[in-house]
Amino acid sequence: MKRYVTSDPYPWPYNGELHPQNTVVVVIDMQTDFCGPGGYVDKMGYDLSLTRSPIGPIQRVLTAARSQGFHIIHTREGHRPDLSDLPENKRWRSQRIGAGIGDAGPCGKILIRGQAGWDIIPELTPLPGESVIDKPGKGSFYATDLDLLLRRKGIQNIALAGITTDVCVHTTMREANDRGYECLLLSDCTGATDHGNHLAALHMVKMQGGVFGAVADSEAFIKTIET
Ligand code: C5J
Repeated sequence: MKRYVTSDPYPWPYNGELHPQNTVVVVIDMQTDFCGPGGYVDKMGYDLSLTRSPIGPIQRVLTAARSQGFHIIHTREGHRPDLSDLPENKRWRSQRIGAGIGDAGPCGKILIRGQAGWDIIPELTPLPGESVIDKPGKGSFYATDLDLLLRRKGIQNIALAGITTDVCVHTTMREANDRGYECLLLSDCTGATDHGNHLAALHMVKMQGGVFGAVADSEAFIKTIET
């Protein structure tokens, strides 16, 4: 049976082959550092309500996807405690705005693996059996085994959720699209530190007939996978 999510600019996936076996929900970087008090984004002075707004919709998508047997993968951005995988310019830029990666903060060392701020928020804790990808960069494919896991599982479709829309989510969507995965960005399951950037990032996906894939809200996605 073919089925499609009502999405923009075309019904997703392009071929109607939407099944639990070939589709994954990837939840990107829902870590305290990006949406919790005392984390990296908070330290940079951004409005946390923008990066927290996807929490409820992601919970609803995960409940539906888990009950239907879809694959689920989570990612975390972070660096090794010895900072050996932290590019010098990334550190320099973060220090310049008073939120140095690797420096001490209210939630431990900022964006460092194993620290409290680096953990996925309790509302979205991965379940046993759901893979967690640790990545040093913005994209989830760079310097990780994500592609290997997806190929081994036979994944063709990726529904993307998480933060931030314009940075890690967009970078991952672009990387996935170039690798031939059919991508859907769940609009209310993502957010950015700048709302204008969030809207622009959604808009960019839809250019040129869906240059990176399609966009739908969580309700449309859930409705289809529960059909
Ligand atoms: C950023 C991310 N914005 N997860 N990371 O630095 O989008």
